[in-house]
Amino acid sequence: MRVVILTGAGISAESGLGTFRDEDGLWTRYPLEEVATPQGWARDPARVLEFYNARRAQAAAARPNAAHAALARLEARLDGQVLIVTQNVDALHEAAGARNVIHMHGRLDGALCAICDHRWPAPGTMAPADPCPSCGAPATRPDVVWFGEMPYRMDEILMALGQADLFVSIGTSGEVYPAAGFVEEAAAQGVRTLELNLEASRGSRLFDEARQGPATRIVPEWVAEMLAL
Ligand code: BV8
Repeated sequence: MRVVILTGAGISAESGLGTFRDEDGLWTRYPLEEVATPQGWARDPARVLEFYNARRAQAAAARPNAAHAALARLEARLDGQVLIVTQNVDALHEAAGARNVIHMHGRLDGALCAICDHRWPAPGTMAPADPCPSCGAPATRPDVVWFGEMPYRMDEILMALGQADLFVSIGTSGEVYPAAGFVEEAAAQGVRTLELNLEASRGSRLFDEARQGPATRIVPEWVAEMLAL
């Protein structure tokens, strides 16, 4: 039974990390054009780094919740047959013990040089003048995928989607592409699809089955069903 699981901000909400589009979401407090696009970075790098410094500190202080733990259990039991693709830039899946995780939108704990593409573990806080340890340019940025930038490891993700028996989408509004299109990719290849989300998302009707509720309740319930199979 090969399972591809897509997660979004909703799975980390009960760990205290903000979502983006809920009423007090991040995009209601920070205009995404200013802090999550290359144009925003070019215009005011200090503001972008400030935004990510705050989120990095918050994520570092957060603990994985019962939903992250349940997925790590499933991955351990269905050894080698579970792939977690997360849109989240926190490391809570790994903190819960998951080992096979693709961060398609990058990670807060990663640093990237905007000039030479060198990558290294992110310092706690970044400032515009921080030199790249490789080329020395003052071009340190968070290793996250902004709007208009190509998400990471897309071919691996699409390959896994095509070979899966089940695609599960957890805690995502289905607003951001290409992740929002994965359910259609899967369905087009005859893969069964399930959505676990607090409320119906933009794409709920595209799923074979959609369950509503908080991730810390409905994800462990679903994992228990899978482990009883
Ligand atoms: C790209 C940065 C092209 C890191 C983010 C069609 C095809 C391709 C692209 C596009 C397209 N149409 C439009 C585009 C452009 C754009 C896009 O999708 N725009 C949208 C707004 C229309 N896409 C892109 O630009 C992507 N790039 O396609 O490049 C390309 C091609 C060739 C060459 C070069 C480039 C890049 C997208 C990535 C952007 N970066 N973030 C960061 O700061 O985090 S996106 C941002 O949104 C986050 O990464 C986040 O992960 C992502 C999705 O948000 P969600 O995780 O879903 O969070 P949200 O708040 O929306 O929803 C939370 C859900 O949880 C809700 O449903 C809620 O009900 C639920 N929930 C809440 N509490 C709980 C819960 N569920 C369970 N339990 C709870 N307790």
